[in-house]
Amino acid sequence: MRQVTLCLLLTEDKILLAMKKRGFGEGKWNGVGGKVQDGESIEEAALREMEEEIGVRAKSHQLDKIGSIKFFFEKKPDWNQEMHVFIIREWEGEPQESEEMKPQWFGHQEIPFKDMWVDDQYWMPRALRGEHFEAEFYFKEDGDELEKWEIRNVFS
Ligand code: 8OG
Repeated sequence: MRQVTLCLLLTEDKILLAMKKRGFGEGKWNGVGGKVQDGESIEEAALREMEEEIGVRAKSHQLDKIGSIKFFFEKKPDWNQEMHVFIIREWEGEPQESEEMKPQWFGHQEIPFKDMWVDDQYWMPRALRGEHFEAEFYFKEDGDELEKWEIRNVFS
């Protein structure tokens, strides 16, 4: 299954989301991340994408892996993927706009879920509460609506 990363930069009361300007998820607010390339670890991919998309650098010990989410598309199985979600509280540099993303800070209570992937409203509040989880989301035919989903907290 294709492996992708998602990094959520957090402060005490804000979350950094970025408007995706092109490609998969265009027009949606999201964390930063992308595909894991051949020969790269998941953490290396997360750090590379963060630097490419918003010009922010971090070290692998600053990545806190909090979730693993599998997405299944009934009619488009080649879209199926596993997303590794990280929280980052310390980094270097100021988030900057790139060709691909325009970052903006949002209050934890002001997350624009209606302009985000439909699954985010179900798992992102858990991430902000510091929970660790695994989830599966099954999308309907059009890839925009959910058929069913399951989220389980993981205690380690
Ligand atoms: O490399 P590419 O631009 O295709 O990466 C897609 C990014 O979008 C990657 O960071 C993973 C992320 N992403 C999905 N699906 C979903 C989703 O349902 N919710 C959220 N929040 N992010 C997603 O590919």
